Order: sequence, then structure tokens, then C-alpha cells
Amino acid sequence: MDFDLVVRNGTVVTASDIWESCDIGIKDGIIVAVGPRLPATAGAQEIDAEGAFITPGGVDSHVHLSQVHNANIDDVDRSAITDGVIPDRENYVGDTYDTGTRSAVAGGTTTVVTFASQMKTDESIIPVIENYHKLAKDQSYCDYAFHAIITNPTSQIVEDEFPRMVEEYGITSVKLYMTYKPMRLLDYQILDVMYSARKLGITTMVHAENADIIDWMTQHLEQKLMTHPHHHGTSRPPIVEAEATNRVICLAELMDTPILLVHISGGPATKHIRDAQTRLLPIYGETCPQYMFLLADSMRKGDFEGAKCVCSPPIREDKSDQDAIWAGIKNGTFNVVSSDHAPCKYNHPNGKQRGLQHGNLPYGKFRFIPNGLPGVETRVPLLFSGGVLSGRISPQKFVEVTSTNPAKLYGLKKKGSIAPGFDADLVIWYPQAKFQPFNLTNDMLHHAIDYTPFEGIEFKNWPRYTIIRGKVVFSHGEVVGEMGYGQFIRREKSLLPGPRDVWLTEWRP
Ligand code: DUC
Ligand code: ZN
Ligand code: ZN
Repeated sequence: MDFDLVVRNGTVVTASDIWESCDIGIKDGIIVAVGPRLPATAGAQEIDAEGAFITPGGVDSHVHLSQVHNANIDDVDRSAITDGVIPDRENYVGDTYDTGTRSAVAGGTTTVVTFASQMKTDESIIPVIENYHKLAKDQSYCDYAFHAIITNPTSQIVEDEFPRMVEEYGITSVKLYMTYKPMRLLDYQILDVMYSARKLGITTMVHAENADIIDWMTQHLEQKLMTHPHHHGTSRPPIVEAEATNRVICLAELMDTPILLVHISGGPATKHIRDAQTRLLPIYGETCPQYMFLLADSMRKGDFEGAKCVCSPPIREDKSDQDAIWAGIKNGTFNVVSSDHAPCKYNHPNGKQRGLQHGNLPYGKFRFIPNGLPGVETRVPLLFSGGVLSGRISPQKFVEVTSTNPAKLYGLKKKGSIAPGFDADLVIWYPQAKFQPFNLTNDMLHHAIDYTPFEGIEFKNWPRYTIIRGKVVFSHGEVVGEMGYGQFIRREKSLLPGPRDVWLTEWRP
């Protein structure tokens, strides 16, 4: 056997198995052998894992990079980025492909699925996709793919452009919003998208929150001067998510098409997803570390500091919601755990400070705080440390939700496992006895953001090496890969179950 790289003596984990004292042989960026005592190859690089865990590289299937707008802010003009260039990078408040993917590899993520985001005024999705290609090309440290966010599903887009998206561009998933004026679709429009998505084998991701409840509550909270950042949560109790989740599951059942409920935060929505799955509908669920590790007291910090943890759906008040999320991971309701990395700087007038430009000091108005948190670097280590090493989930479940399932769900055929034929995307952890636990501070991270919502949390391990297609890109705390090494990945259709051909009426599409 002829290898370029052999990783020796690891505890290799897949979504189904654990092998101790196991070697991995890699040739031309592909795993070609997995087993004990692989033969030595003259000239091959060798890494001794010293018995530590080796897991497949993380696949983060929900990452916002170079998105100039924030979903809840409707006064941001994206027309400024015309040729794949963000005009004022100095004042850009999020992560671009370089900083976001640098952060990803430093946290053991080897593939990100990011969003090509249409604005309501865009007539066509194709130029939007082309533009995101320009933003990402030669800028990425890890492999990347795109979902398309659809905010204006004209018949031209769903009938003529969706097929091109799948065939020409290798994009097999779309995300829809049920809330936010600048983004939201009405139920009728959601059905239009689902109708076409079903035909083409596209997976529809849905941000499920009831827009009218949010608007009504926000207005009435403002009348009572309840505008502190934590009232972002007050305006969106768990039923806001649960109602929309149930509604969109009904639409998906009518249309017999698979959907994924993204960033689920609360127990009631989790139950709707679980019930639908029990009825064998192709309904998939995603949750995120912020709903597993944080509670709403994070939004109560200081006069305004809680804005750092404002995201939608909100981090929940009640521990029972957090418990339901963990239970949903264990019992398979949640197929994937993504970061929903949607960051903006805290100390910047276009970042979280927007919330202070309205209303009264010192609290400002939560309605104007951009929604979203950074988390692409912390997702994999948080689940490994706070999930596996804390005994809450098995190593196999960790691999399933952070890598294998997102790869399958989104048609990333060569990603997400450690087996011959897969891309050699690996995380080698520290041998546990050699690792000194530490408490996270933002200066340890590699994003372009000035805070982390996970500040102070203890980590019991961290990726020692991140390897992408056989190349070490992160080693002992240093990003050693190059910007531009990351490749665009065309995706296949989902490998998980799709339509069932079960109908509610005699109507057929
Ligand atoms: N939805 C996301 O998916 N990300 C950030 C903000 C939001 O509402
Ligand atoms: Zn969303
Ligand atoms: Zn998101």
C-alpha cells in the first residue's frame, strides 16, 4: 500500500463504531485504508495520535459568511457588493470567507455550507449565486458549499432557475424565512417553493417563527418601555416557534416533500418535529450549541451587554427547553447540530450597537439589535467537551450530528465519515491525559468578531490537528493551512429519505 500520510494509533470514531489502536492511510487526499498496523510507506508523512480520538472533520451546514444584511434589519443595502467585493472591509461587521473559514478549521470544521442570500428586490437567484462564488473563491481555508436563501420566489425562479441551481450549480437546498419583513414568505409562497423543490429533490430549510406574534408583541412591549435586550426573548416565547413549526410541517405533509426545521430552540417545537417523524413524514430537525449550553440569563447581562446573545429564535428562559433539546439530540429528533454562525461585532455602530441608536439609554431597543451569534469555531469542541466528555452523548452520536448526518442530508457524498473512498477530513484530539482544561476567552478564537457568547465555558479538549483532504490545516493552536485551499463542493441530492407518495387528497402535483 502506498500512502502520502498515515495517522497512527488513534481511537477512530464513526457514526456507528469505535476502533481503538487504529491507523488511517491517506493517498491523494482520500482515505484508502483504515485498520490496525498499516504498513509503512517510504516518504509518507506520519502523525502519531497517541491513542486519542480521531473523528471525521466537522460539517457545519448552517454558516452565514459575507452576508451584508442582518435578517431583521431592513435598511441595509446589498447593492454595494456588485462584483464579489465587500466595499468597506474595515467596517464590515460579520465574518467574510477568509476569517469565517479560518475560524472553522481552528475548531475542527472542514466543510461549511454557507448561504447565497437573495434580497426581496432581486429578480433572479443566479447572479446572487455567482456573486457568492466570487466572494468565496480563493478566500476559503476549508471546503465550502452553498444553500440558496429565497426571499422572492417568482415563477421564473422556482420553475426555470431551481433546475439550473441543481444541475449547473450543484445547489440542492434552499432556506426560507417565515418571519422578518425583508425576508419572509407567506404560506402560499412556501407552497410554490415546496412544489418545485419536491420535483427537483431539493431539501427545503425553514426558519419557523410566527411573524405576526413577534410584531404584535414587539409593538406592545415598546409601548410599556420593555426594550432591554432580554425582551427580545419576551417577544418570542416558545409558542412563536412551535406554531410556525407545526404550520410548515402541515404544508410539507400536504406537498409530500422533505423539510429541515433549522435552529430549533424550544421543547414545544421539538415535540411537533418528533410527532411528525413518528408519523414517518420526512421532517428533519437542526439545533445549535447556543440552545444546548446557554439560557436566557445570558441576555440579561448589564444594561446592553445581553445584546451579544440576541439571536432568533432566542436562547430560552426555561431549563426544560434546554433539556428537551438534549433529549431530542439523543433520541434522533435532531439530525444535525449546526452553529448558525451569523455574527456581528459588538462594539461597532453597524453591529450590536445598532440597538442603542434607538430608544432610551442605557437599554436601547431590542428590535434594532442584529440577530445572530458567532459559533463556527466553538461548535465541534463544545459538543465534544460538553457532550461526549461530560457523558451526555456517545462519541458516535457526536459524529452523527456534527458530521455524518449533515453530509448525508445535504448530499456531500465524500464527506462525513472515516472509511475508504471518503475525503481525508479528520480531527485528531489531544490524548485526554495530556490536556489541561481551560476556560474560553475570545482572544483564543480566529474569527473577526470581538466577543464569543461562550466566554468562560470550560473546555476539556480541543482539536489538536485538523486535516482537510490529507493536508494539516490546523496544528497545536495554529492555523497552518492556506487561504484558498478550500474548494467549492457541488452537492448531490439528499441521501436521507425524501417524498413518500402519500397524499392528503386526490390532488397530485
Ligand atoms: N436566522 C438565522 O438563520 N441566522 C441568524 C438570524 C436568523 O434569524
Ligand atoms: Zn434563521
Ligand atoms: Zn442562520
